[in-house]
This record gives sequence, C-alpha cells and structure tokens, in this order.
Amino acid sequence: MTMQRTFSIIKPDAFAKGAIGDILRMIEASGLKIIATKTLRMTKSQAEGFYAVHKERSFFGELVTFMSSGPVVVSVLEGDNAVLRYRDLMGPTDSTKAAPNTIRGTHGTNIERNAVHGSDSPENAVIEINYFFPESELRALLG
Ligand code: FUP
Repeated sequence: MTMQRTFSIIKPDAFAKGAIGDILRMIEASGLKIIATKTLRMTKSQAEGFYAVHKERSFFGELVTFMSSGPVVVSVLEGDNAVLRYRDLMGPTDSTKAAPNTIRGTHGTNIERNAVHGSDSPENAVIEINYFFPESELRALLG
C-alpha cells in the first residue's frame, strides 16, 4: 500500500455546467476519499502562480483567464496510489481523446476546458495542496 494524497480542481467549465456533484460522485465511486473540499474563485495572480511551470507556453494567458473566470472546487483526495489513480480517472489532458468513462471524457470539452486538474506526482501534490489548503487549515479540519 502506498497511501497518498493528491490535489484536485473542478474547473470553472465543469462548475458552470452543473457537474460538480457528478464529478465528486465519480471520485468517491472510484474509492478515493475526499478528505477536504471547498469552493473558491482564483484571482488571476493565484492562477498564474499555480500554473507557473507553463508561463512560457503560448496557452498560458488563456489558461489563466479561464481558470479565474468563475468558481472552482478544490479538494484533497486520499487513497492507495491516489496520484496515479486520479490521473487515470481524469483521462488525458485533451478531453476529445478521453474515454467516455473518465471525468474528462464525460464532462470536458477540449484541451483547455477539460473539467478537472489532478497533481502529476506526489511531490507536486504536496505543493499544490499547500497552495490552497494552508497547513493550519488542514490541521483544524482533520485533527
Ligand atoms: P494536465 O496535467 O493533464 O492538467 O496537463 P498539463 O499540465 O500539460 O496542462 C495544464 C493545463 O494547461 C491543462 F489542463 C489545460 C492547459 N493546456 C492548454 O490549454 N493547452 C495545451 O495545449 C496544453 C495544456
């Protein structure tokens, strides 16, 4: 068993179309445990910081505009091998290439409006969880 945490964002496209409930249901049905979750709206600078690794990419400006365009649901997921399991459940970045039983296949539209984010490594999961859930907040919540 490799007990892990990963970080999830239900993006503004999925929030706007009313897919939060179904996506959280798919996460729980997969056996991953939602140990913390909240709704927020990212500022542009928060979105820029979160996606800083992509800042030289041509799509960066549009990505930041999209991610700050409306409310999102950020969550901490926990389970055996959670990082890879959530990546599998999400499907590939480009929603048009995602299998119908994945979150992106069900709720995504294209490569940008792809419904969800999930950490790509356990190390990045820790960084991303800390970015939206300060240590003190998680401690107060989880004990
Ligand atoms: P992923 O790990 O699947 O979220 O994908 P990446 O880290 O490669 O990309 C992060 C986000 O950048 C994607 F979710 C959407 C956006 N993106 C684009 O808008 N266009 C691209 O060509 C690639 C990524």
